[in-house]
Amino acid sequence: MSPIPHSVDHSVDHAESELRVTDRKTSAAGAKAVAISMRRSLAEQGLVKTARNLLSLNQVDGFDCMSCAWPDPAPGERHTAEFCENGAKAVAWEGDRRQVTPEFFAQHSIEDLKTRTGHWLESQGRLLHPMVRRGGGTHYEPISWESAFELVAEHLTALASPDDAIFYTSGRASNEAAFVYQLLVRAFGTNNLPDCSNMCHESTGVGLAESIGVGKGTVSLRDIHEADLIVISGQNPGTNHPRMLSALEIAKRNGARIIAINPLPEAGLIRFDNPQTARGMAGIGTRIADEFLQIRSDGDLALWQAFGHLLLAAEERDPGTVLDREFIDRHTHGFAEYAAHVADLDRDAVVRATGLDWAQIERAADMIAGSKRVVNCWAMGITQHRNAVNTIKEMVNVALLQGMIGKPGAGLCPVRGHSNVQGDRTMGIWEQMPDSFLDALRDEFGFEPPREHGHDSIAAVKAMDAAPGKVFVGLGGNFAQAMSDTGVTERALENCALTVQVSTKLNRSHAVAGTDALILPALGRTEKDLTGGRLQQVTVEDSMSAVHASHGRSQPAGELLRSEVDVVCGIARATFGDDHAVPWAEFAGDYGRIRESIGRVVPGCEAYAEKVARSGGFTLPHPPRDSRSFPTASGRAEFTVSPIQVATLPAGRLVLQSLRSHDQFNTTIYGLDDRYRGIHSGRRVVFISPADLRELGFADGDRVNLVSEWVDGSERRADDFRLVSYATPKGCVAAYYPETNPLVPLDSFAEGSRCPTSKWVQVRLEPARAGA
Ligand SMILES: Nc1nc2c(c(=O)[nH]1)N[C@H]1C(S)=C(S)[C@@H](COP(=O)(O)OP(=O)(O)OC[C@H]3O[C@@H](n4cnc5c(=O)[nH]c(N)nc54)[C@H](O)[C@@H]3O)O[C@H]1N2
Ligand SMILES: Nc1nc2c(c(=O)[nH]1)N[C@H]1C(S)=C(S)[C@@H](COP(=O)(O)OP(=O)(O)OC[C@H]3O[C@@H](n4cnc5c(=O)[nH]c(N)nc54)[C@H](O)[C@@H]3O)O[C@H]1N2
Ligand SMILES: [Mo]
Repeated sequence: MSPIPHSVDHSVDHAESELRVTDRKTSAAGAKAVAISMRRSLAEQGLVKTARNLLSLNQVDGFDCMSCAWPDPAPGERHTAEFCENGAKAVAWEGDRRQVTPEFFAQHSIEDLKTRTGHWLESQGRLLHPMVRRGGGTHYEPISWESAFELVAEHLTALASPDDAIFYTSGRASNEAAFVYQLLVRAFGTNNLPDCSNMCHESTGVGLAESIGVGKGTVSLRDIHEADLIVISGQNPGTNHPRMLSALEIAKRNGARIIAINPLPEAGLIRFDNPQTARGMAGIGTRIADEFLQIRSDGDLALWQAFGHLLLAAEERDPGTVLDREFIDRHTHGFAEYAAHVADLDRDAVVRATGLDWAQIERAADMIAGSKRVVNCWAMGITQHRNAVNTIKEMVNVALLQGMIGKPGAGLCPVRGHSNVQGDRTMGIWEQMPDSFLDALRDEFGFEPPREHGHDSIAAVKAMDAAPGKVFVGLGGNFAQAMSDTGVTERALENCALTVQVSTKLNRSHAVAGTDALILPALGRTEKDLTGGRLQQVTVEDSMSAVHASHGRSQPAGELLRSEVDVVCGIARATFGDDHAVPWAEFAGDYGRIRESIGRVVPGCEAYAEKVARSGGFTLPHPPRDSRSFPTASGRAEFTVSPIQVATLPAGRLVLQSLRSHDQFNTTIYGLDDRYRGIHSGRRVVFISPADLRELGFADGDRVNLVSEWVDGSERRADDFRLVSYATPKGCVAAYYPETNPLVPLDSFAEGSRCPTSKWVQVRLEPARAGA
């Protein structure tokens, strides 16, 4: 085995030396959040642009917020200001007036860029000009769009096999861009379509597909408002989906109760001061969680199995009060096996796995048993674990017991991350699209798409690392820092003959470049898209399968920027020529033509162009949600049986989870504060329990290096973090992503979905030597 390259992003921002720690907050949002977002926005974009952009955020004739996939209220029910602090930050970030010019690249060699932090790179401003690095040269230089497309075409045609090219997608691409991109890739002859979903909700897709036959959530916003119980697992909505707090507030006003399950007492799960109401502005907030289960990392499967056990016991005591027998009989399969399995629960194992009191588990189970309309929400704290797929199926088991699918006020609610990650999948961004989809592509365009499954993100890194000379194309995103095992991922990218990054801002993926490398600057979602001389619009799908249009409003940051659709079609025309089965030029000239093809190819999108033209768009069909029909092998929803595993760690070892601060969007670091957790002017912190500090002989404020340990004996390191005494369960520590991604071994992934275990890495702490 080759040694694991040491992670490189070590340079510390100037401000990091000023790291300060204060008490954590116990409520989210409020007037301060609005003030902060306005201040940032004004500084980056100027007054007029700020007002125009923020007012068209999430409006029917405006653009879709790119900060998360939480749905918008129905057209008549939107606020004038339908955005949150972090949405405003995302808009300000895109509207940045600072510019990365060709002169910038002349001044900063690629080696220089490699010594910078991600925060510094993105802070340089918007990318304006297509840039190329040739033959391993020291600098990026300007290139024309046409020559850039030619260079990509030359590399693609020179490959021994189409499978030597890898096409990554980040979840911000519009449906139109995603559709033409997967078309380019399949017309070229491969299914190598890894995407950010592989690192995100892949476990959800796999788990739900096995249990209910569809890999998407079953609720609408109205269901959240009408639920009588909402369970929120492994999610930090105050930071990552702030508009969800408004929905939770409505639910609470309608009488709902909330259970939060999380190792950390996240502010937004405790209390919400809604900046859109007078009460919220005045700081008279809404209490969020009625019951907070401060679970140990990855204890969720055991917890949900205990819930199932307790629900069945309650039904036995009082028949006819807890289970939905009719639903179980008519719509499910495997109940008897499941019931037998959970009847025999090892209570001791549950307590060890969760770290919770049995009495508290019973209290939460009573809340579930006594509820008629339960919505289950979850995000990365569930999906990024070895056991993730089984955990999700275990949550579904409990929902099935009570018939909580396909009825008002109830259902399964995976909360997606990137604003269009779900739409990209619908459009065919997946390395394993079913034959029915590929058949429809063939029928529409008259070429035979490849059938063999392609590389996911992990396989892509392995393929690039194993042999030099591959081509990597990234449609948005920052693969170098988003992927696990940063050292290996970066080595893999640098091993490529060509890397192509379609981007809005500079990031680490531009610094770890192939021998030839292109940076292609794209329009962002807030900007007017005048491709082909007409005002184009795009469409997106939110976390609840609602599809609608998005129109950019502001002037593009630069004249040379091109839309993602235009860039993809440009690469395609250079690669295939103009006499090709796919009308690339027409597609780029009128996105309406792309929507016509989407309507004929993508399931559920019949008459797509007309439906998205309606105010508010339309909702994609979902058989379990719509009619309680389950497209599984048995034709019913599946109860499943999973073993409880209690992880045991060697002495002195801890479980590290990597998560987001309040001041970042994935690998984009807006600032160095994490206000709700009391962190200021720095990011290299490790949250650790007072008990672990004592036991390991450390104190709050000590500096440590993190060493991760993998089953094959390999070790990975990330250096110089400050320990912060925090209310996290004993044995479970937390630190920020992407700084800790070098610690996640490439082979540490969820069983069944291959999602990296970003929330579970075994680490030990070593004192950082002063001056080291
Ligand atoms: N402002 C902002 N918004 C964003 C993003 C962003 O970076 N910034 N990213 C977007 C994207 S792509 C995504 S996927 C989402 C991510 O949204 P989240 O999933 O909320 O993101 P994380 O910060 O990874 O937080 C995971 C939460 O899970 C908890 N957790 C960790 N391990 C466990 C466990 O074993 N069990 C349980 N029950 N909980 C656990 C953590 O304590 C934390 O509260 O947000 C999207 N929205
Ligand atoms: N350790 C750890 N690793 C993780 C996670 C974790 O919780 N812990 N979370 C995972 C998750 S959930 C996800 S989704 C991935 C995210 O992975 P990615 O989606 O790959 O990463 P982002 O940081 O969102 O990408 C940021 C870059 O996107 C580009 N960009 C922004 N807007 C646009 C646009 O409109 N068009 C184009 N073309 N480019 C644009 C900018 O250049 C910016 O630098 O990371 C994963 N990695
Ligand atoms: Mo994500």
